[in-house]
Amino acid sequence: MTQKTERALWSGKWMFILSAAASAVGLGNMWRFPYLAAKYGGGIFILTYLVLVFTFGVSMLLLETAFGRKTGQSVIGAFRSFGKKYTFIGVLASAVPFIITPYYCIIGGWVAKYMVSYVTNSPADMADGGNFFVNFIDSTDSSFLFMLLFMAAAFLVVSLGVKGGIEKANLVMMPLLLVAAVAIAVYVATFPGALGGIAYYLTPDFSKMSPELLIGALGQMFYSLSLAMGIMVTYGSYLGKKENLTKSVAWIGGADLAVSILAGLMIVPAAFIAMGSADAVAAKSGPSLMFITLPSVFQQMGGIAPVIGFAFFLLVFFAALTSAISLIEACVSIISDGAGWSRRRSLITTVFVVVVAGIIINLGYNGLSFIQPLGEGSTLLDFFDFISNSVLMPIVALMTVIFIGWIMKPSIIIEEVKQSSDFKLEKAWTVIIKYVAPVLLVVILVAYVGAQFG
Ligand code: TYR
Repeated sequence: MTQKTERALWSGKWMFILSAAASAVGLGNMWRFPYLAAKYGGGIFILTYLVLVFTFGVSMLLLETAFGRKTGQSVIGAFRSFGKKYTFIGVLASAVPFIITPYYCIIGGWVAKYMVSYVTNSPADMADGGNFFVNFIDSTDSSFLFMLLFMAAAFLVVSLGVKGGIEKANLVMMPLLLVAAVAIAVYVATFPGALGGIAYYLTPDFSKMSPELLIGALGQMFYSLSLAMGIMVTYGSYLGKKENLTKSVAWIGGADLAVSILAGLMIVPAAFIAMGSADAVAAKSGPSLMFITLPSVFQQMGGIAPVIGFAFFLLVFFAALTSAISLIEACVSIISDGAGWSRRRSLITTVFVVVVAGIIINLGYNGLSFIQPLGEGSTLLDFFDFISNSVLMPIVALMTVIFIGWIMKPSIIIEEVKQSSDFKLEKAWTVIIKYVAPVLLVVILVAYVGAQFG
């Protein structure tokens, strides 16, 4: 495989870390982590998750980024460079960002709608127990409009290139996201009753350890670290040969973890105050926690509600946009490496695929709502989320660790890592990739698919 001379490169290690962290920090941190932590006993979930991120998570990050850097290719080319018969693993992996991007942008559109509504509407409008949300997502005009606006923002950044677009956008959005999150978490902590929520959220209760908790934490880790979807392979392929990989992945995992914990510090105590217990918080997962419960919590905060509401949805918007950018960049580089097309032509193709798929998936809330692929009340969005996150991601991750651990031998990654970093934990890494990861991935796959059909 010839390496393209025009291939983009990060400005340096820190821009790589920033952009990979910006990819990782997304809706997963904002609505999935706090909900799982509330559901699985607070502190004990955080502790388990922390251990998983710094063992399994950073090992997978290291594998993917080193794989990308070694081959200088996005995920299809990376596998193909070891033999044509392995191309299919890359093809499967590359299906993931193409499936996720359209519906991720739909949810990004929901976030944008709420951000704008905290400026144009009264906060009471959004705190009406779910009507506002349902009316919006079912709408045949504004839900499409906000989806397209969100897509346009993400495409614009990617069209400006890796250095001129992605790095610059992340450099602005990530610090603002952090400042807003810290400010909201501190503000929430000043409310009477918040301390109970914070104590629940941060104190580990070891009696609450369970297999479900472990599976929940494992699945969350894959989702949150943008693993097994070609993103980290692509981002690694833009990394200079002398940059330290082991330190970089530790920073990326740590940054993503820190933002997840912070998101919980905003959301869990706030919802605790409003609902009185962790069980009530845990009962509200995903979209309803973010788009129905939180607006009611903000509303109860009185005159500050519009400011808090806007700041919150602005930070979620940044988190979603920076992740969407990485998903789109992965699609663009997959097409460009795979077909040998220019970046421009690959981007136009991605726009076309993502817009058409986004429109179809969004029709699942109105014109096509009779299609309920996962049973009564389910939507096209639920279906694509299930296929990408619950089926394809564990399968791709499993194939990747078997490929590197058993077919190719871990030394190919170890050599790449050692080019630029000392790798003291080489043995532990090898054990994780060869033995621990395959077992855990089979567990996740069985649990996810079983939960759907069991
Ligand atoms: N890791 C990012 C997040 O937490 C990006 C991501 C996007 C993850 C889509 C999973 C996914 O299905 O949001």
